[in-house]
Amino acid sequence: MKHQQTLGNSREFIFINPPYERIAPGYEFVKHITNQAASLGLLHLAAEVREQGYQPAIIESDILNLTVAQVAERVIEKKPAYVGITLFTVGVWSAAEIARKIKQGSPSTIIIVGGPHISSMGQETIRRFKEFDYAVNGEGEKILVELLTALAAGTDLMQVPGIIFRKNSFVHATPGKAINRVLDELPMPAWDLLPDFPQAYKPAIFDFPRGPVASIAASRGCPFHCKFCDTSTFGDRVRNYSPVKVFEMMQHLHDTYGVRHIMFVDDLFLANKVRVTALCNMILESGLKMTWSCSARVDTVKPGVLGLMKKAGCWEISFGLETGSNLLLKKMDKAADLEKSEQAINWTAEAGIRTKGLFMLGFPGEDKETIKQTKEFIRRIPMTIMNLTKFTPYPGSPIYRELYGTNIRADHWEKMNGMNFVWSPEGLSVEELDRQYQEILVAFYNRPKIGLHYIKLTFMYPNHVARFLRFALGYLYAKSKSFLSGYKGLLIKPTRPSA
Ligand code: B12
Ligand code: SF4
Repeated sequence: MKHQQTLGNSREFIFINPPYERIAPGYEFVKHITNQAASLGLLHLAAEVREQGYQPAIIESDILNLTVAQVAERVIEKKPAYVGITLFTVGVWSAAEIARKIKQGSPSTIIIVGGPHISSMGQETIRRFKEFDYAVNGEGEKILVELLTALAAGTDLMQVPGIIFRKNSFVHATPGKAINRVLDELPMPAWDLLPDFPQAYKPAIFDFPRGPVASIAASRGCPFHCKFCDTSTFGDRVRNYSPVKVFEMMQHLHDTYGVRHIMFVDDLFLANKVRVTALCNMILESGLKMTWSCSARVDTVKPGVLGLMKKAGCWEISFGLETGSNLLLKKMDKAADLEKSEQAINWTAEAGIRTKGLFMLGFPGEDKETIKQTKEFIRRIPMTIMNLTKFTPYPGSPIYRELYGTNIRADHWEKMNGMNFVWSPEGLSVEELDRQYQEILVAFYNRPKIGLHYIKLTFMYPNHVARFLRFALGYLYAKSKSFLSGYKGLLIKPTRPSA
């Protein structure tokens, strides 16, 4: 087998979260207020390989402010046996550049990739980027260990399920996709490997009352198939950690690192009321003083459980509301409507929990009328914070194949961060979309009651002030620059996406 060889540091494994374009040009000031979270996937993988006797380390490029070249240098210095890179679609190109440099400086290092982009585009990616040696499709923990064992023993890789690799110039994909059926069996994420944890890892401003903050995925999987959403990693079978395990992770983060707020990153945190109720009761009985936030579908909240969640420290719930148009919700296969959305937001606000609405602009079918409806909707509902992304057809989402046909193309991968319009619906230019993007945000935030809310919040939790000031100054600078350059306040130099 190609890689069965004597390796220098044969148990050393460096995991990398590569740097990539997080912020669209023109919007650089947003970096002061966005989420700077560690990759939970890498923390899980590192814990797993450590249990098997490997020596893992993690490089969080953006948190450490490292360029592609600096990341590669750090790796080459160590010459580890293995490197594992996590891939979002937006990060593929920079990851490939890192891999290329590592191959030059440390040719014996084996490079393994995984993550959402591999779960949806694994074969195409391995075919295209010769720098990546192996890829793991789906949840990596168990299969990564199987792959490492097979590589060390030189056994037949075709026997390892859910992997992709090149052999004799052909790309092979073994059947299956890695899924952990029992999450409780996984070791606790290796937070101890993160430099400066938890202080250096900050979620979006105003998304938490007091830091430090850490994230937990208390479940994996989602049975819905919203057209814009990439569910290729976890699939549609929901698997949960037991409430006891979730509580143990919270307590560990609190007692060991002083973490005071947890962000649950599950797709459907509230899908199982029995588990949520059990977790809330455990928190209340133990007296654990932590706040937390989660995401939910609008059809999974009910007043009773919301009251209990509030008592147990729930500070904010994010709802994927997407749009103010029922017609667009239908086109998205969202299986929700505005009435349900409004009811969920009302119930949550009544329970005293902050409501965050996640919206997108530019989904196929968007037009001036749907934009108008969105503007009306966001001003009508008691929402405290709004997040608007620019519709992006991520590989792995049902809409990707509809828009691009069955031919797989590397369309704008490096721009797929939700902050660029890489596609625009018929009848709406990118300039118009960009203008509307800003108008919608202004329609929501530029109201006295929202202003007052944020002033109050700032006095209650002054730790946000410095970040907010840097953001506000950056915004004013970007606006002035835009007017002086003749872009009439548009923050992005208008570009046209290719069809
Ligand atoms: C939390 C989260 C974030 C966090 C943290 C991201 C991070 N570094 O992990 C933040 C808020 C920063 C973030 C940002 C973005 N996110 Co996000 N995010 C998520 C979310 C909700 C959970 C991720 C998570 O922690 N899962 C739990 C861990 C355990 O799983 P995991 O990281 O996937 O890792 C497992 C496997 O992927 C695999 N694996 C991963 N890496 C590797 C590496 C190797 C070597 C191996 C073997 C295996 C492997 O094994 C891991 C363990 O099982 C997912 C939705 C989801 N259901 O996953 C979206 C998701 C990953 N995000 C997505 C996107 C698009 C983004 C953005 C690019 C754009 C946007 N609009 O949000 C931005 C980045 C732009 C920016 N401005 O920062 C998409 C990715 C689609 C794609 N094809 O790229 C997802 C899938 C959402 C969706 N359903 O469409 N995100
Ligand atoms: S948007 Fe939410 S509900 Fe829809 S498929 Fe994605 S995770 Fe599931």
